[in-house]
Amino acid sequence: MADRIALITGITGQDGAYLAELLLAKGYVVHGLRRRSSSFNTGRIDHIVHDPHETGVPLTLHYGDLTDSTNLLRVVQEVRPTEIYNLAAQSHVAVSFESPEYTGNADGLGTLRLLEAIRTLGLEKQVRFYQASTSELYGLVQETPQRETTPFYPRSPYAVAKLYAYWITVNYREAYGIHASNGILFNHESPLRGETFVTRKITRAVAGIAAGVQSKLFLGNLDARRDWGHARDYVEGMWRILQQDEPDDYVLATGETRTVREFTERAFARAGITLAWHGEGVDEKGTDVASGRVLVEVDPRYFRPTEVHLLQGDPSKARERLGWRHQVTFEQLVNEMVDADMAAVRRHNAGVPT
Ligand code: NDP
Ligand code: GDR
Repeated sequence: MADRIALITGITGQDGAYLAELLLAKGYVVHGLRRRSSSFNTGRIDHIVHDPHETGVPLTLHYGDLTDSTNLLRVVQEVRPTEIYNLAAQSHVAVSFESPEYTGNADGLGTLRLLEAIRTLGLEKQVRFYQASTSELYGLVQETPQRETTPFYPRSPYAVAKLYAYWITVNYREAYGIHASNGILFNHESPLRGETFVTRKITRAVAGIAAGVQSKLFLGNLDARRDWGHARDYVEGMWRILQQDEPDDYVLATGETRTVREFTERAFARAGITLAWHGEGVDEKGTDVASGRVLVEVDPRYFRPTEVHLLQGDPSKARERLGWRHQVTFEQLVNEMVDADMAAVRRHNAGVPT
């Protein structure tokens, strides 16, 4: 079905890689926006990228950036997509405190630039638009579990930028009749997760410690609670949101919540290491029960100026209207991530490129 043409911003990220695979399998022609970088940044999608000299390839990459409106206009004009998935963002909450202006520009105004490109090109009735909204919008939570009607209270420059993106998406839907929807996605992880998000940082450390190439893992707030699912399930939800006759906003979540400490314990357990916790606050430590060695320590440098303490989503609306629910359990997610990182360490030690 070549009349289904998707443009994915953020195609080189975790979700972009899973979504591109999903859409190609469904017969879409897929275009992706990639940033110029001084080193290769297509590692997550190299297996689906074709030689550009081939003809009729189903996946095409375009250089671009959400901070560059003329570039976005040109790419949308060239591609003439039927669906746009706006996944590109400076997506690290802690980094957004270091680079607040850039984060606002890319994550907030970037969304506006794409919506304006649709309007300028007169594509309001021809393209459907998905905005990667986030559970970080709930921030200092006003209600648990969080659902579509829960008031927002963003707690970082990232979340404030995403709040603008959320509302400009709603506004362009109401003002110009664009089929524009927000997916309010709770944390979703995978072996493709960026290395500095807490789950992947933990699973990589577990693999390194188990292989004897790392001695310790330093973490920030062990008490933070998150609703963690698998990215593969969530990109299916994104697609379903755009297949609805009417645009709308949906929470995608598992409905379960766990602490960073619980994630850490389970990840070590997968590698056969049982952790015991001692001490309080910044002095809390995780030790290997078998050897007594301290493997986990708290480092306040990973604390955030304002933290989001508890996230737990209510995905009832997505279940009822989209027929969507998460498939991968928390245990399966942790196991898959630890196994993948342990395999990567083994390949590295054997001298095989990862
Ligand atoms: P990643 O950080 O893995 O990927 C972000 C993508 O955006 C990368 O392709 C990155 O390019 C690209 N990007 C960053 N800045 C720009 C820019 N200025 N212009 C163009 N492209 C840019 O994020 P995820 O895949 O995890 O998340 C996808 C989206 O969903 C993000 O918007 C995120 O904020 C949001 N989200 C994520 C959740 C999660 O749990 N994963 C939950 C809720 C929302 P490069 O590879 O070059 O860095
Ligand atoms: P989050 O993800 O901020 O929820 O944003 P992250 O994995 O960075 O943090 C989750 C929680 O873990 C605590 N934490 C640590 N976090 C990091 N990164 N590193 C540490 O060492 C550490 N120790 C404890 C954090 O304080 C936090 O409470 C992710 C991103 O994908 C966003 O783009 C997305 O919108 C949200 O999920 C939903």
